[in-house]
Amino acid sequence: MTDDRARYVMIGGFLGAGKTTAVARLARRLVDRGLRVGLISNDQSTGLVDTAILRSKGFPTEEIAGGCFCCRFNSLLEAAQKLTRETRPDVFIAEPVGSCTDLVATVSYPLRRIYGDRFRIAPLSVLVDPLRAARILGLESGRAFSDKVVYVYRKQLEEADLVVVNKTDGLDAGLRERLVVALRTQFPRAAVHAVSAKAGEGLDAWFDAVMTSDGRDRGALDIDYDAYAEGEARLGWLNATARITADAPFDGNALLLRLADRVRERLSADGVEIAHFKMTLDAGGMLSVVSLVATDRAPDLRESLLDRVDGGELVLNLRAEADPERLRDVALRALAEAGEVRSAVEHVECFRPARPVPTHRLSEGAAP
Ligand SMILES: Nc1nc2c(ncn2[C@@H]2O[C@H](COP(=O)(O)OP(=O)(O)O)[C@@H](O)[C@H]2O)c(=O)[nH]1
Ligand SMILES: [Mg+2]
Repeated sequence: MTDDRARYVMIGGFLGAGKTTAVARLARRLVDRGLRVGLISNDQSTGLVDTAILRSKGFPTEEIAGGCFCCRFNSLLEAAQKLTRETRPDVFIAEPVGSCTDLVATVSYPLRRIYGDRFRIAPLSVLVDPLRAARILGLESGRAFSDKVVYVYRKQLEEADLVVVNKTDGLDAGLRERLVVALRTQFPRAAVHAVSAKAGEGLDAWFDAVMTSDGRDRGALDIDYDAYAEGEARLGWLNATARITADAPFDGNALLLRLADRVRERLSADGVEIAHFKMTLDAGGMLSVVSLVATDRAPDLRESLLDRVDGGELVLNLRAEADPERLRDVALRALAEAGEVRSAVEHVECFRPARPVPTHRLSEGAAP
C-alpha cells in the first residue's frame, strides 16, 4: 500500500545551532532526488533573515511570524496548506524558533493525532553548536547563559529523538568525543549524530533516520511552563530593517562584518551573551549574509556579494540575553556609525518573547 501522506520534518535546536543551514542541506538533497519540498520558517516577529536565506536558494518557503509553531498551530497548518496548493510538497521541513521547546507535545502529537491522515511525522531533531553545548554541559568553561536560559536549552535536548552535534568541521576530535559521550549519558532517549551541515559531513545517517523512521511515541516532556516562560523571556529580541544607500559603490560584505564586530564589542563590554546575531544585505536579489553565534566568536560571512554595491535592504535579527532596548540602541548606533553608507531605518521591533501558550498540548494516549 502506498503512503501518500507528506512527511513533516522538524529541525529544532537553540539559536545559532545551524538549523537553517541544515534545513537548506536537507531540502537540496531531497530536491536532487526528485522530491518536492516545502519549507516553513518561524519567528517571534517579522522580517526574517532565515526566510530570505531559504528563498534565495529557490525553495518554496512560508514564514510564520509573530509567535512559535506551538502557539500558532493553526498558522502552521495554513502554511502547510498554502505550500500544498502551490507545490504539493512530499516533505515539509519546519524550523521552529530557537528558544522554543515542548514541540513534541504541542506540535508533533497534535499533527499526528488530528491530522495523521495528511502528515507522517518524522523524528524530532535537535541540533547543537558544539562549543555552546560544551559550556552548557560543563565540559568547557567560558561565557554562558544564565540558568534560566539553560533550562530551556536542556529541555530541547530532553525531548529530542535525534540529537545532532553540528559543526564537526574544524572541531577538535577529543572534544567531539567527550561531547557525544556527555549527550548520550545525559539524554539517553535520543540517538546522537555528529555532522557538519555546512561542509556536508556525516549527513547520510542523520537524514536517513529523519526520512525513514517516525517520531517516537512517549509521554509528554516534564516541563514547568513558568520556568520555560522565564527562560525564554530572558532573551531580548531585535528585528530591524533599513534601506542602505551610498554615494559610491561599497563592499557590502565588509559592511555587515563591521556592524557585527561593533555590536559584539559593545555587548561584550556589557557582559551580554549573544545567542544569534544575523544580518542580510539584499542588493537587487544578491545577498550578503553574516552570522555571529556567541559574544566571544568571530562573525561568519555565510554568503557573500561578489561585487561592490550601491545600496540595498538590510535585515538584522539579534537575539541575546539582554534588555531588548539595549540591543536596539547598540544595533542602531552601530548602523549610524557604520561609515561609507547612509541608513534609513524602516522597521524596528524589540521585545522579550511572551509566555508560550500552546494551541494544543497532547500527550500520547490523550484524546485529541
Ligand atoms: N563551521 C560551521 N558553521 C556552521 C555549520 N552549520 C551552520 N554554521 C554556521 O552557524 C551559524 C548559524 O547557522 P544557522 O543555520 O543560521 O543557525 P540557526 O540559528 O540554528 O538556524 C552560521 O554562521 C552558519 O554558517 C557547520 O556545519 N559548520
Ligand atoms: Mg535559523
